[in-house]
Amino acid sequence: MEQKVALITGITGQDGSYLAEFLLKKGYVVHGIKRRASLFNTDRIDHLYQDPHVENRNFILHYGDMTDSMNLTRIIQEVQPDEIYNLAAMSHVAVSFEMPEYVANADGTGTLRILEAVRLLGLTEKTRVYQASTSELYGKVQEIPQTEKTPFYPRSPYAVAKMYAYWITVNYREAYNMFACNGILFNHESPVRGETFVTRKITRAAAKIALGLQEKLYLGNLDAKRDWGHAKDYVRMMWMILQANEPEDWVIATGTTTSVRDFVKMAFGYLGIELAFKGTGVEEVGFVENIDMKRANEVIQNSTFNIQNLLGREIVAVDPRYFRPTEVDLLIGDPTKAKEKLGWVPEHTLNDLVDEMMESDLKLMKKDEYLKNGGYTIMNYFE
Ligand code: NDP
Ligand code: GDR
Repeated sequence: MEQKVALITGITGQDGSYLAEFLLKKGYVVHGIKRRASLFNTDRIDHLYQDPHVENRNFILHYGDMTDSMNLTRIIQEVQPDEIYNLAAMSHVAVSFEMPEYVANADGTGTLRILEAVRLLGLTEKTRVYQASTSELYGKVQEIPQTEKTPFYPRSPYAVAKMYAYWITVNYREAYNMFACNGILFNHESPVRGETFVTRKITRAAAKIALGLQEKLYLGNLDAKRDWGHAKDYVRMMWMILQANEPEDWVIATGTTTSVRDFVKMAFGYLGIELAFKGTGVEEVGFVENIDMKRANEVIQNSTFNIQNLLGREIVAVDPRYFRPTEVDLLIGDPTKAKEKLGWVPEHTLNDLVDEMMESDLKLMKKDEYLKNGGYTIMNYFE
């Protein structure tokens, strides 16, 4: 059987890297689009790299950008993909308020560029397109839990751009009979989640605080609730969506929701640190109420920092700088359709996810501790 060919935009991102791994294991030839940057930006996919001098490579990268139609059209023409996974986007909701026009261009019009290239190149019969849609489309709560039929009410320039992308995908499916689908994915995380998304910001900070490398974790809205899943389960579903008999739109979620505050407790809990919160609004703080030393010693092992110093200390605070002009308070998805029609079953729980992220960040921060003890300066990013 001939090898299938996939093209992934956003291959250097969290989902792009997991999806590339997944498709390579399935025997695909995987092409990816990466942006030119002044420094290397391929950390997440370096383990998949193949020397361009080797023949019959099955992992090939192309320079490109979602804002450049000619570039995208040329790549699609060259690659002649069976499947396109359009994952590229400026994906940070808070940042989208600072650069709304760019986000409309890359996240919204960028999707049109992909669909139109497929059409103009006469590939509508051959090429199936997956569009990375988002639970942010639901925005202001209209219905709980959210399904494929729940009305949209976007609350950020990011979500508004993604709403255009959602509908242009539906339109190309209906107008040109394309196999184009939206996966409406709820938040999904992993050890390679971008460091400025809240889960990763928390797991990194928890690890740093436990090693004495950071004083405090500053967060925005602790009451926000998200339906958090594992990226590995979600990229598998992206593939399943394109293997379905009919092109449709799908909600992918776990069906449970957790507040940011509770996620913080879970992350510190992994380290044996029991956090309690007091105060309200911007005055709210999280302090260390108890430390299970047996657990702490078990997971941290041989730190030069005495974790008992943390007892009673306030290590979480609210900084209104992280509030958004308009917030999405509560997301909880109903994945019944995906489970019943495609047989999707998530393999990871939120507990597994937190453990995996904490284990990985602890390992990373131990490197920092080692460097610090060797006299090197450690960079601190608190975004
Ligand atoms: P990331 O932010 O980790 O990755 C985004 C990718 O898009 C990166 O490879 C980035 O490149 C690339 N990119 C950004 N702008 C451009 C551009 N102008 N041209 C070309 N490439 C660009 O996101 P995730 O992997 O988490 O998410 C993947 C997709 O799924 C995104 O579209 C996101 O909006 C959507 N989504 C994500 C969810 C989640 O919870 N993770 C949930 C629902 C939807 P670079 O590395 O150079 O920055
Ligand atoms: P989100 O993810 O906006 O849901 O978008 P993020 O992790 O950024 O925020 C989740 C919730 O946590 C609150 N929050 C903070 N968020 C960040 N980033 N930093 C903080 O300090 C902080 N404090 C509280 C936020 O206000 C929010 O309510 C993600 C992205 O991956 C999108 O691309 C994707 O479409 C959606 O998930 C589904």
